[in-house]
Amino acid sequence: MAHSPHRIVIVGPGAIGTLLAVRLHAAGHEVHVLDHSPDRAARLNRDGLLLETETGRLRARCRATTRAADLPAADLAVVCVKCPALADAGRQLADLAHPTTLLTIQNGLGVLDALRQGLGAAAARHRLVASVTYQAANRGPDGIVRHVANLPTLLDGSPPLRPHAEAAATLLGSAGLPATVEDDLRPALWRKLAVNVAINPLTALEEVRNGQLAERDDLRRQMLALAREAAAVARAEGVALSDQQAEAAALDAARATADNVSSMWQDVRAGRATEIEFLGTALLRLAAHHGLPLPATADVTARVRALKHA
Ligand code: KPL
Repeated sequence: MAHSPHRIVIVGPGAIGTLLAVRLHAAGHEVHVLDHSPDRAARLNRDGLLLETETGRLRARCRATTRAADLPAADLAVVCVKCPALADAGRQLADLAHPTTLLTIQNGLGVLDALRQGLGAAAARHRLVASVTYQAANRGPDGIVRHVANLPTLLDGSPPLRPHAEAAATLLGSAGLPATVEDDLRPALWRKLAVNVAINPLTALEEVRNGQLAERDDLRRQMLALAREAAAVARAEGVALSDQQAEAAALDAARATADNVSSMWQDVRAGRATEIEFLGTALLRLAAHHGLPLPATADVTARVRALKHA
């Protein structure tokens, strides 16, 4: 190991949380897991975490707890819960005894606000660094998390967060997880938003893997229309994202993660709340503010919200 070991907290051992925890542990770091479920935390303490990679299975020993106050001082805490659980995770993290860098990694708009809302006054004690990730992982019907595509994570390096973002990116990089620090995260955030509003609802509604959206003409047309609508709102917000860039981002992501079950389809399958409020709904709210009609987004958003568990 060419780097010194660090202590990292993973908040929420879902698919992305498991992926990060196992990879960071395999790179020699001390990994702690903060969970909301006492049963699952007990199971993780007993069995560890398992990840299937392209080269075989990796198991990580970790210490799991439901009590943030029990966690030792950490170099980094990566908040991996889904958007609907962010405020609850923030309330849990408000008990952290030691200041740290809290890295968010969620899809969508309003992520930091939701975490801040949960943290309350404790937010001021920590460095809140936003990121967007193209990492793709999913939990199969056998309960095992698979790392489907090892793609970049982009972190907000705007001052005064830059040194903390760089330290977090170096930690991820030490585990073979590509990470870059951006001077301004907004272009990356909007590009990823275009990807998520284009891919996630359609895959959940049509019950198809991401690659099908690139393969099937009817679905590709719908995906590209959704990406263009997101780009129109980005431009209204002052972010330079052309229709062609948004389309290419969606198409590239669908192809690069062809075998993945999107996070929204995973949520629907598991009967969990989806992230639609942070994706389509949040985008429609901003579009209304700018007087922009988004017919394709309005249609899929309404249909996802009507799904039984959404
Ligand atoms: O971010 C994703 C998600 O599923 O939430 C993509 C990039 C679409 C990969 O599945």
